[in-house]
Amino acid sequence: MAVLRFVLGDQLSRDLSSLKDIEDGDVVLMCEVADEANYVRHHQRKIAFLFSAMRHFADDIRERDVTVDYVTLDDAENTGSFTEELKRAVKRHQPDSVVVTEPGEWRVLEMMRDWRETLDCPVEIRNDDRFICDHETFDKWAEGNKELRQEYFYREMRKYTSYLMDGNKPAEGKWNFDHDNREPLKKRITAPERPNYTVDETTEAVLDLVGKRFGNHFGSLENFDYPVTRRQALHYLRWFLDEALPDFGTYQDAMREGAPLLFHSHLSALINCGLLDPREVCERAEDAYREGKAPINAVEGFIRQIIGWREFIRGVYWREMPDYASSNKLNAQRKLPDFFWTGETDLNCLKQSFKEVRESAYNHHIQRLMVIGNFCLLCGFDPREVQEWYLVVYHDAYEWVEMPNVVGMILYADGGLFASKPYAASSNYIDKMSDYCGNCTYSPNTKVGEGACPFNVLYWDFIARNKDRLKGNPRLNRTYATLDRMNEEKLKQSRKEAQEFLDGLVATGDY
Ligand code: FAD
Ligand code: DLZ
Ligand code: SF4
Repeated sequence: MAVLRFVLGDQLSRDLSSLKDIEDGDVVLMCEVADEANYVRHHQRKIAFLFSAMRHFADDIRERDVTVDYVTLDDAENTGSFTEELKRAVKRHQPDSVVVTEPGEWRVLEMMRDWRETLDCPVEIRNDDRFICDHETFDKWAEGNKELRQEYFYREMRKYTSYLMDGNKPAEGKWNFDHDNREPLKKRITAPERPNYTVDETTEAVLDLVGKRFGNHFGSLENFDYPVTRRQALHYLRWFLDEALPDFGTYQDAMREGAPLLFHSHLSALINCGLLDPREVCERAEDAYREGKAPINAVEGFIRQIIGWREFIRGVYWREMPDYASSNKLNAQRKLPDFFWTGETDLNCLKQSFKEVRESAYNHHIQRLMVIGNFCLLCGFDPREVQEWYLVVYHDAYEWVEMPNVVGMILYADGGLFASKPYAASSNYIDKMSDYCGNCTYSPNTKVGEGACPFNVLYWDFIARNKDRLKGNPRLNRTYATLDRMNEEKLKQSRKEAQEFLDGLVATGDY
């Protein structure tokens, strides 16, 4: 046999670099392994989504005359790890060589490097060219920049891809239309209804398997209706472009109780596992703009998330690993409380976000950033614990994308490598952008004392606690000037209440 091509669960793309030159006689290896579901105890729905998408992908390429050796989780011989499954497959097929595409996590890259030493045949690791910016290009860009700022990287990517460019000028004269975005949601605006995808026999079998094997993991498998095939993913993309994209920009930061998706695309899991290509997603969004179906503020904002943030975050991960994982510049040590897993909290904004993520393995960006992330920052939770939580609960989470968002974006644990200041906020922001506060036992307008929103006391406690570390930051000049002017007694009371709140958090670590 010629080449054994090992395809991982987040590499479900027909034109993956490791599949490009496939020939008759080659075999594609895919395997469901317990180690990948357990190295952190992934949300049940994430495991089910990925196993179902993997099985459908295997069927899809088999129909295109590719030979696939697919090891299911319940195969009696399954050893439970990538390395042992690859070794078994090498014995079975006796290939001349093994070809893989680089993975999305450092720990798996280390495994792949080991395979080059330990397998009885050569192992070729290819670049993952589903990303638009390769490692060398990102590192070269970063090298010349004192501070890594996504906005500048994004402009380079606009020029490189030609998306939304009119010659060498950005469409409609501006790189960024965020000024027109960030509107709160008016009561009369309703979110469009999403299509749902029927569970077929393959998904049914996977749901059964995951329920039996990982039923004690976080999350629910009920009402599974997410796309699991390339065809469904394309159908869903079309729906998004027609129905939600036009309002995506305007209401990008809004939150509403009982409406988890609003105008967000819900495409991240499909892009990250390979069923959709980021380029095709952006190109179709640009078509919607050029055809007059979606305005510039929506399409520019959406494309920026993908060729700007998504590519930037990935560049940061590979440039900074492996040390990045242990960053903790604010010396945050507190354990994550149990209610991150149980959802039992009376802070309504958190309660709603935890309920939604348990049900669907999804929260939209502002819930991740300004509700949960902000809370983690203010409370000073240990970055390793926060990283693990984010990696477990979201169906789109792989370390390359989860880690910089947690370490750099929400926790400022890298000391501001790419965020110009910590995203710390009191209740004002949540109150302005959501209807959560109206249904909460706390009052967003009460700063201290009876009924005060915990975000308010925690905010000033965070600012005061980190004064030595943050005071030199010019973007915090006004904040520290306000702190310095604050009535001493009021600040003392606020910090005392913050401390009582923090002392009351129960963290047994049993989840
Ligand atoms: P939309 O709001 O519709 O955005 C469109 C697309 O842009 C997304 O599908 C995604 O591909 C991309 N995107 C937007 N923001 C980012 C970003 N900051 N980083 C990378 N891609 C981005 N995204 C993940 O894919 N996996 C994660 O594990 C993940 N963890 C996050 C953790 C934190 C603390 C924060 C603040 C953000 C995280 N994000 C992560 C980014 C972002 O929140 C999600 O991509 C987005 O919420 C997914 O929903 P959507 O597809 O509806 O996105
Ligand atoms: C997340 C995940 C899970 C739960 N299970 C598997 C699996 O059984 N087989 C597989 O090939 N991939 C799985 N994955 C995705 C991998 O964890 C992912 O490929 C690596 O983390 C590298 O990004
Ligand atoms: Fe969240 Fe505070 Fe608003 Fe309650 S009052 S929903 S805790 S921001």
